[in-house]
Amino acid sequence: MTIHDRPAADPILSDDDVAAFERDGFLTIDALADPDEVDVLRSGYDELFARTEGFADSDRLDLAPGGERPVLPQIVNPERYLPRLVEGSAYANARRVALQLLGDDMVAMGNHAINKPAGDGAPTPWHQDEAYWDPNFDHTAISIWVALQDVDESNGCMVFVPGSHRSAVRPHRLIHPDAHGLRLADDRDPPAAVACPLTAGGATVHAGRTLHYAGPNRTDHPRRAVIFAFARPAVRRSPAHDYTWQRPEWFAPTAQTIDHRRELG
Ligand SMILES: O=C(O)CCC(=O)C(=O)O
Repeated sequence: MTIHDRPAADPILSDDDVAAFERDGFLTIDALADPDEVDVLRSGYDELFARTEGFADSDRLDLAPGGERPVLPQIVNPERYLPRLVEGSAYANARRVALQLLGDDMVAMGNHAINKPAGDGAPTPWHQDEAYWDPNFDHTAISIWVALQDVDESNGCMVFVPGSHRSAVRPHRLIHPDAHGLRLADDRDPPAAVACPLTAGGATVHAGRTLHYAGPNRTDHPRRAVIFAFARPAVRRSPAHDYTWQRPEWFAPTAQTIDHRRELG
């Protein structure tokens, strides 16, 4: 039985999956999205990334600017421009996974899409997602990364360091002085990393502190991924974490963002 044949009330993850996630800080799911839906999402995704106008401020970024053309383009809140991203089986199943891993009080944290262009899509450097988040809070969150084509190490599949979610957020720095993207301050590749190839419609799930990376895209086709993030309500902490690499404008959610998150949640 695949995920798509199961009644919506049934859990997607087995007890072993949940235990593996708690132990390793990541897991893979073979088929989160229905194959027909993946085809439809992929064509919408390509049209979205081909567009250069019509995006709200900071919704269209290059995580690693500096070259002549974007090498790590990202669209934040992509469902604002492509609502079907959150209307089908991929999002519904991602939500079910989040409920299993985070509990009933989980909320949608926002979505994004990262495209690695054919031939020169840059690596996504080693980082922990929590390094981006508001240091005034303790966070418990997951990202569900859905592949819209097959992925492996030739086109930039996700790579994780098992158990790294149990350590603190490590020092980070900006990928480039004008960048929105972060990388670990330590340039050395961490040992014992695990690459996670997937077929189209498969997904990886990782925790906010899991150390991860995705290599360059050396193939002739774009590498498309959409990422759905979910969290338990954040808990205010004092003193705040000292994340010197962050930019203050990252944590000023507008009323619109908050309403939008409520709608998704
Ligand atoms: O898609 C990528 O290249 C990286 C994604 C990532 O870092 C994330 O989902 O946290």
